[in-house]
Amino acid sequence: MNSPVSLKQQLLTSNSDLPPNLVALIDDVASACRNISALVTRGAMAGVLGDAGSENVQGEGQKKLDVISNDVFIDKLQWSGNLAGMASEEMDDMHPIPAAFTRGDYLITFDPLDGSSNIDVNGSVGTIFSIMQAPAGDVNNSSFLQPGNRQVCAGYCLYSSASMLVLTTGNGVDGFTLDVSSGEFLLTHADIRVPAETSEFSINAAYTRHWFAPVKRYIDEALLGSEGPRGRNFNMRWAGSMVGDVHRILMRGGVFMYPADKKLAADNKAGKLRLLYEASPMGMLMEQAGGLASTGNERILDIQPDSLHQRVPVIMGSATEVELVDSYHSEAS
Ligand code: AHM
Ligand code: MG
Repeated sequence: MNSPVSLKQQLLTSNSDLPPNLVALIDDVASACRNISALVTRGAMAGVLGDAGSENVQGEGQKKLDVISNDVFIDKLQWSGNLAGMASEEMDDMHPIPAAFTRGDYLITFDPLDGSSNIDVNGSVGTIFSIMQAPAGDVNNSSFLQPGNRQVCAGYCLYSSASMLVLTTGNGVDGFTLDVSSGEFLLTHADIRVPAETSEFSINAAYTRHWFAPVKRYIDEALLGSEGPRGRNFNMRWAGSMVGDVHRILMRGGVFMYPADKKLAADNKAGKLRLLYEASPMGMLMEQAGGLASTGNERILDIQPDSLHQRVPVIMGSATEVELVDSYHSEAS
């Protein structure tokens, strides 16, 4: 029997062009995810459930584990010498690398605990991250405003029945399962490909009355099943955790949507999900697995960000389905 391939081994052997400091940074990210996984798994016993009693910059209530996971990332990564700055959902502004530590070549954006409303009900949650090159000179919030097509690595860690790290360095997508006995992430899902055409969608249907016409048309047609224009029956799943929902779609196909809607628009929000640490990294993973990621009107990876916590509509998954939703958007305009 072949011995299992570790994360580091796969990074070093599958893409020999990766700079050693990027490999080291990804290894540190894996280590942070391992710590968060342990906290999530111990749940109430670790005293990490419940509200933190604070709000993030977007006015959303923070869970204790949102704040703790953010601290885990900072503690694990800031001294490594590989980073020039860090930005996350839970911090109003970027976190500069303290002067006592060496400045590195990369920037990281992350959502330390995505889907955190699932924590207290023992549902799946995850960490999402995106790594890009740091520009020369001083680093500030604007240094992070790079389109997703400039990411050098994107990934997530899903904390569910097993913890899984799924990542890309621009050379396909690999999945690694955390072996709790050795503490190592081991390659279990090499070269993940999202099926091109499937019959499953993932959207929060509680917002149906707020949807714009193109999304309503796509879902209405899917719901008509074999009697409608799609000529086949569709299934629906919504975990309420982008990591859980997108992971399922990477594994077996389908389309994930958190689209623009009338309610979000009335609140001056282009979408709910954030570009730099949710939509962009998930978009890169989806494309690297052969799928597509769009707002309905443009490719997510081509959006030039204008602020750190910018929100965008998200439609991603199997290529044929995303193309269809896109075509309904162009017909409507
Ligand atoms: P969070 O980063 O504050 O956890 O919010 C993002 C989450 C996604 O994981 C999920 O797809 C979405 O919010 C669910 O939102 P809703 O409760 O509106 O369905
Ligand atoms: Mg999130």
